[in-house]
Amino acid sequence: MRFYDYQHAPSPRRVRMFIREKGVNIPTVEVDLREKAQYETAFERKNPRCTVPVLELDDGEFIWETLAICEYLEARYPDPPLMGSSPEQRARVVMWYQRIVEDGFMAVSESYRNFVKGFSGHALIGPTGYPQIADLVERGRVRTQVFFDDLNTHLTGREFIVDEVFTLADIAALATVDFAKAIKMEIAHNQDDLKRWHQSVSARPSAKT
Ligand SMILES: N[C@@H](CCC(=O)N[C@@H](CS)C(=O)NCC(=O)O)C(=O)O
Repeated sequence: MRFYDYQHAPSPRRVRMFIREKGVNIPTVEVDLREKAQYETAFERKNPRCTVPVLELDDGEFIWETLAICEYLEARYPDPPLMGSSPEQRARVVMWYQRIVEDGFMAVSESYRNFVKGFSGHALIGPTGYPQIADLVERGRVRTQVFFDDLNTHLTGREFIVDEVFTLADIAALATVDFAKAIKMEIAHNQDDLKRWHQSVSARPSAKT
């Protein structure tokens, strides 16, 4: 197997953490997004969406999309479970993962990609060029604020996002909260439960990757 990564990007960080939590060793290839290596023909052949993370399997197949990669790794390396230990818990993990991506990650991304000069003409991922829309910078920030508030409320009286166990949902939320620093948004002083959770999951060795 081979893992296509980019150290500074939040999406591959989710897979990096997942791999580290599983305790497996997968050779990694760095795809330099700053140098636009994702648009090179050789990489586009691996992933037509031109994004990382990508996992190359031993038979040469390429799996892209964080959730698909994590599903695959969970099936191959079931211990420790990071996507639930029962059908119901698994559904809760995917449910929360999806919500975190749609309401949190996409909100931060909306603000960031419509602001940063380097994304000019590439406000959305993928090989098709889309222009930046200035109004989305603020809308993304408002959406991020709502997401932080909702997550803070959900974490009241809870150690982790799903039940009492660390899962992919926590990984996705940590990557999102840390990504929000790129749009200068931090956990607010009154979001105590989000702060407590963030301190606890950030202390895991996998979070240092
Ligand atoms: N839905 C995809 C999103 C992947 C994604 O957005 N990756 C970003 C890095 S965080 C990327 O590769 N961007 C390339 C670009 O901006 O052109 C997943 O979960 O894997």
